[in-house]
This record gives sequence, structure tokens and C-alpha cells, in this order.
Amino acid sequence: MPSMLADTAEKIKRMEIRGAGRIARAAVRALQEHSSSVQAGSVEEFREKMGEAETLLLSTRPTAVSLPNAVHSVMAALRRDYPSVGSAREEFSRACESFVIRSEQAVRKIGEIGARHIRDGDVLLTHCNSEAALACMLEAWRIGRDFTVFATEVRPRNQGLLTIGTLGEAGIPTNFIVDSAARYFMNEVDLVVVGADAISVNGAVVNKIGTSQIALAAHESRTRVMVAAETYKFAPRTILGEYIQIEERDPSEVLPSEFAGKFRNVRVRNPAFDVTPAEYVDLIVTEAGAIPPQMAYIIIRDILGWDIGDFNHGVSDRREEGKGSTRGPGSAPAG
Ligand code: RUB
Repeated sequence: MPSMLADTAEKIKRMEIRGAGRIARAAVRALQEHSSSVQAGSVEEFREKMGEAETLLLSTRPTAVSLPNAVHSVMAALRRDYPSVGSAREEFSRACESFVIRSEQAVRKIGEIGARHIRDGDVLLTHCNSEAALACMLEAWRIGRDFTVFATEVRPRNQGLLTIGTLGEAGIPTNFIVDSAARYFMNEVDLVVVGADAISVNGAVVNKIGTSQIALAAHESRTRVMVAAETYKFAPRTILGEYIQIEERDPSEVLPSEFAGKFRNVRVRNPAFDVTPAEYVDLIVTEAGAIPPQMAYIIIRDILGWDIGDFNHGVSDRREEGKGSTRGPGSAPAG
């Protein structure tokens, strides 16, 4: 039977665990569980073994900055001196518990703040399946706001089905549309609400592929775009000019292998995320408050702090200059 650590890593890779916040919490839970069972004769050995577990988790999905931020934030507990493996284990477990609690509280707080930006009679559009974006809609509905939602299908993995499931359960009237219908309906939309996998220092938002097209269409029709994201989705290393790597997934997700053989000279491309420049985003709702994207630097400097990771690893390790990074039109991270 695989360990919970290996199992979690596999599930994140296969997207059985998905969504930036859930990925972060699952990784921290797996580390916590691993720390309780790992055999070590010294604190140093314990640190080393936990470091190996950290590396395994970090290799699973490259784009969601929440993953390295979460993992580095709990691993920071192991940088201190401990008299015994037992005390290191205990303190590490406390750090994991505290991360998970704060992460869940952050989503609730984002819901409360985001709900204030949803008005009676609004038509919303959401893309992908974001816990933080849904928290805003669910809270707005709970406090009695009357609105409707357009939810996209989200090719190729159909996360839109999860979204309409949640919205439908809550009783929120929802229209389900194919991704390419977003611009067709945009003139009817008052507010686009999406989540984020990563936010760079210049306020560029990395989210599910297709988000930037939607934001562009919203910009053209003067529709507001609100991003809901916990502060640990901001990418500290982008201050240093690092790029956020965009994950490109298996072509078979787009064109099943049984069909792929019929075509010649075709390469299927399957980027999982894209980059929306700050100028197409009106507001980022975090648990610390709602900010314009241009204030991303303040979140990184004052709230997220430099203690997430020791800057010897993290986003930089997975940097791949040029191809598949946030480098691209309007998306250079360090402004
Ligand atoms: C999920 C996605 C979500 C963000 C934010 O992509 O792009 O919008 O992760 O989600 P995938 P949350 O399905 O490929 O993981 O607000 O739940 O963290």
C-alpha cells in the first residue's frame, strides 16, 4: 500500500486533488502524516527525510505557487534547533495544523469580503472551479443577494461541472456555457469572478487556461474582473524577476490517444494555465482585504513576508525561462 505521502503526490499529479488551495492543504496534511511515521535517529536525519518528502510534493504540479508557499512555510519550523526528534516532530505538526486552519479561515474571509462586491441583480461569470471564487458567490447568496451566474465548461478537464454542482446545490441560478461562448455573453455580464493559482509581484494573475481570454473580453466590454485568492498564492520570487512556470499537461487530455493516431503532422498543446495581465483585473480579494492588482507587491512585502521559503528553492527551482513561463505579452512578472 502506498504511503499517504506518495498517494497524495500521485493524486495531485493526476488532479484527483486539484485547485490551488486544496493542493496546498493536502500537501501539508501529507507532510504532517509523514512526519509522524518517519524513522530518524537524529533531528538532522529527521530534517533530511522531511526534505525528501518536500521535494517529492514540489515536483507534482509546477504552477500553483500555493504549493511551494505552503510547504516552505511549514518546513520553516524545522529550521529551528530542537533537543530531540520528538520535539521537532511535535512542533512541525503544530505548524501544519496551524497552516490548514489559517488556509480555511482565509477562504471564509475572502467569501465575506468578496460578497460585498456582488450586487443585487448582478450577472456573474466564473471560469474553472475555484473554492475562493465560489466562497464569494456562496456568501453573497447566503446574505440574500440575488444574482445569476454563467459558468464555463473548462476544457479539457471539465472543472465547470464541479462549479455548477456547487452553485446548483446552493440554489443559485446558473447558465452552463462552452468556454468559447464567454465573449458572446460578456455584454450581459456585470462581474467576472475567478480564482488564482499564482499572482506575480506586478499583479499578473495565473489561473486556468482561458482566464486571460475571458478577462480580455471583459475589458473590451467594460465588465469588472474580480480575482479571489489567499495571500499565499502570491509569488514572492517574482520580486526577484523569476517566472512562474506554466504547466503543460498530457496531450491525451485534449485529444484521446485512440484518435490522435488518425492525424499526421499535428502536435497537441495543452497548457493548463495562462497569465492575465494586471490591467485586465479590477480587484484581487484576499483574506487581508481587497486590493487593486498593482498592490500585489505590498501583499508580498508586508503580509506574505519573506519567510515563505528560504529563497534557495521553490519557484526558482522549477523555473523554465521563456517557453511555458509567465514571460509573454504583458506578463513579465517584475514589471
Ligand atoms: C484550478 C484553477 C483554480 C485555482 C484557484 O486548476 O485554476 O481557479 O486553482 O482555485 P486545476 P482555489 O483544476 O488545474 O487545479 O480557489 O480552489 O484555490
